[in-house]
Amino acid sequence: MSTRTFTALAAVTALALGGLLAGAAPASAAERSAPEVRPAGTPNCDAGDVCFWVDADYEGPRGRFSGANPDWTQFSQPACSFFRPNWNDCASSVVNRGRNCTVHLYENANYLGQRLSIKRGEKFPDLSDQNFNDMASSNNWC
Ligand SMILES: [Ca+2]
Repeated sequence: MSTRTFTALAAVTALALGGLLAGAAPASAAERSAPEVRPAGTPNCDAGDVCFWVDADYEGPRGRFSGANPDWTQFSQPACSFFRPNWNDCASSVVNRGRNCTVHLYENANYLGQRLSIKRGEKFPDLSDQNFNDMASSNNWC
């Protein structure tokens, strides 16, 4: 194929990939339902859960756990990475709405590596401030 044709194809491919990446953040049906009025910057998170978001300030798709999870690669989230669409190394804000305990986020799977502890009721709108942005790979409690 000619260089010119190849260049045009590359441009079309780049556009298609860009479109895929830009469109890779659909909220799940469950997340879209039940619109509610909340003050700006207030995280939407049910009691009993640790909630976390793809973006800072509790924005973007949300994940939530009530239990301990040794490997966040097991939890799908297409908005995190085109090539690794799961929650591993993806959370950028977090709130602990647990009923009893501190929640611990770990840098690596199986509760290893650096640990960030979030007390019950505590929240971090930007995990960059804790040097823990896009790092969490497992969590447990108490
Ligand atoms: Ca990690």
